[in-house]
Amino acid sequence: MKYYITTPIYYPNSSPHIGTAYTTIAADAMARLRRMKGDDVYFLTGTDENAQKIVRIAEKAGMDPHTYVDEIVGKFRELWQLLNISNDDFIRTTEERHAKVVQNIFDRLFEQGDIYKSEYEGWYCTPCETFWTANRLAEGKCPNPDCGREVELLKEESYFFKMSKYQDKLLQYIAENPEFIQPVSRRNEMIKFIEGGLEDLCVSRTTFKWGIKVPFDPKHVVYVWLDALINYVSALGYPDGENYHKYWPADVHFIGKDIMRFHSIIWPIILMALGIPLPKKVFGHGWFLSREGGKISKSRGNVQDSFELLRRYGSDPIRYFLLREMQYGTDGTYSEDDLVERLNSDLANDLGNYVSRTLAMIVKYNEGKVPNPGSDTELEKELKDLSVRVKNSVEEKMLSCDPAAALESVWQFISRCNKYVDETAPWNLAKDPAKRERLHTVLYTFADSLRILGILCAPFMPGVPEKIKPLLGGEDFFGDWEQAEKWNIIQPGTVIRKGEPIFPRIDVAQYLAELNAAQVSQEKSQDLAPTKEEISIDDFAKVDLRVVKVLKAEKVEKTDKLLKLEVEMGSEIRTIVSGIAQHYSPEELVGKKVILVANLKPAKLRGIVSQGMILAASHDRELEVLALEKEIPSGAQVK
Ligand code: ME8
Repeated sequence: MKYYITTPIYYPNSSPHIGTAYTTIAADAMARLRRMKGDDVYFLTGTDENAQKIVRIAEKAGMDPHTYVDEIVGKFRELWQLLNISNDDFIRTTEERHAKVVQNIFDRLFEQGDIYKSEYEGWYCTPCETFWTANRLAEGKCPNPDCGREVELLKEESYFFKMSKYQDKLLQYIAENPEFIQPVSRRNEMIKFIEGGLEDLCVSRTTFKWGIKVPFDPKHVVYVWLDALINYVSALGYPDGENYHKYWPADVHFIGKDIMRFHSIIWPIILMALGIPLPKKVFGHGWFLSREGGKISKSRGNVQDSFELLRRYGSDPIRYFLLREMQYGTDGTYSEDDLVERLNSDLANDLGNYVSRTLAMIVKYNEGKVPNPGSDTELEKELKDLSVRVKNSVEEKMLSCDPAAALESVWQFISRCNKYVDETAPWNLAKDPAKRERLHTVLYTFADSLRILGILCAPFMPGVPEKIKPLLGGEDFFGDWEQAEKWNIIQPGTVIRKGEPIFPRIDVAQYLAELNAAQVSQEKSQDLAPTKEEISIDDFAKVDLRVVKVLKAEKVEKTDKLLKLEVEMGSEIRTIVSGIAQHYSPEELVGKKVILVANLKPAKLRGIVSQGMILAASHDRELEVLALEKEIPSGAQVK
């Protein structure tokens, strides 16, 4: 059977973090399991590069967008490799193979009348790359509960995609295909959204040039989401590629809940308009939240350096922790303390200890050789029956995109194995020569159970079979999933090794000390923005910086960020609107002498003309206005 699984293509605006890692690791586990089951798997991930926010962030870093994304995409590739991600392809939307498919589809939709030209007037949230109508905004800001940032008013000529035309057809499809949108709670949300009425979607922009050009009207670039969704077929070489014919439709688009609407409404409608079959399943998992509660995301500044985490703990523990912590249909919590705890309890203790002590007993009681087993008792039968149930349960859970529950099943087996050691007590059997055959059965069962454990862990922690293999005589037992329910596979006489613990315990005291040290050094060097490109002294001299005294300050109505200041600059009085209301109360500012960029072009903010800009330093979430302490009079130049 073929199996096509995709992750979102991520924005390369910053390095991948554990949130993006979760989606990729979970998709990887599903892909690995299917490969082990003998399916013909195609696993796709990649990067979504033609976004307006990429232009902005590159500009801020003083780089051109191409150079900027190349660098970050390199980090994505590197991290995926370090995390043992087994993707078959990595698509970048700046690649020609993608652009040509996007243009072909845009052309076709235009030709058939599903795309038409008009004018867009409405709001845009650049961080979310989403258009919003005024009535959907939340107090004038982006209504996405995880965003809430400022939106920009756009008025530009645009192409529109006739979403509304397909509304009923999509609702009918969702009703007839209950597996299409999962989990059920998200399916219900999507149905509600569609029933609320779909508006035609703006699918081109003219105010910047970064992106894929509309083929017949090159002053337009294709809207980033239309462009991005098409990656799922462009990577397969749509419309004629062999892979397209072989793998489409996707079996699962595995994504986060934040982008459900794009995948279960916009994308299916594009496919319907093109007459292409729809993906079999769109699964939206929850978010990793920080302990304090917010989503783990770069913009919240609560992400940890993934490379550093990997260096400290290695790929398998991170994979295990993330997969185990994200409960089906809800959010997961991420903290390094919890990671250390899981590593010590589940990996070092339950799994690692079982491996070490069973091997040690084979060494001690049978000179390091797997013995010939005698006949099974109820204990062996029970263990063997359980392995069949666990194997089936893992398959079933993974089919419904629930790696946490699948791992729980695997751990049921591990617990049973540990109990089996205590119940059989080989140290007692070894004392009694009459119980030699029984001892051999138990030791044999240990060795064979390690083989099974290697298989059961392989999709989730591909390093585990690698670690167990040399201990069990070097044979590669672990690639075939079906072997997880078969027993008596390992050959009696196989020479085993004890080796190092497969998951060494983390010394918690040392961990806490290192964490402390790392925090201190991080605080020292935190988030320094890259310096901008060089300018000459003449360039700098163009900026007229003046000392001004704040005479009055008040909040600007209906905003929580802006203050309106009246400042004295020599004999002149000016009005300034400044975005510092979250850091200063009006009273704190009155009387302060601060620095003004006096020759900045006046700008209208909330209907008030601002005649300049106050200088402030910011770091992390802190902000401090630059103020003078001595007697320099207002109006004085700052040079
Ligand atoms: O949305 N917890 O890209 P993106 C769990 N380019 N998963 C998380 C997460 C968290 N805290 N943070 C991010 C885009 N993710 C578009 C996609 S697809 C055609 C275009 C994961 O870089 C999760 O899978 O913002 C989420 O959907 C995705 O990263 C968003 O990645």
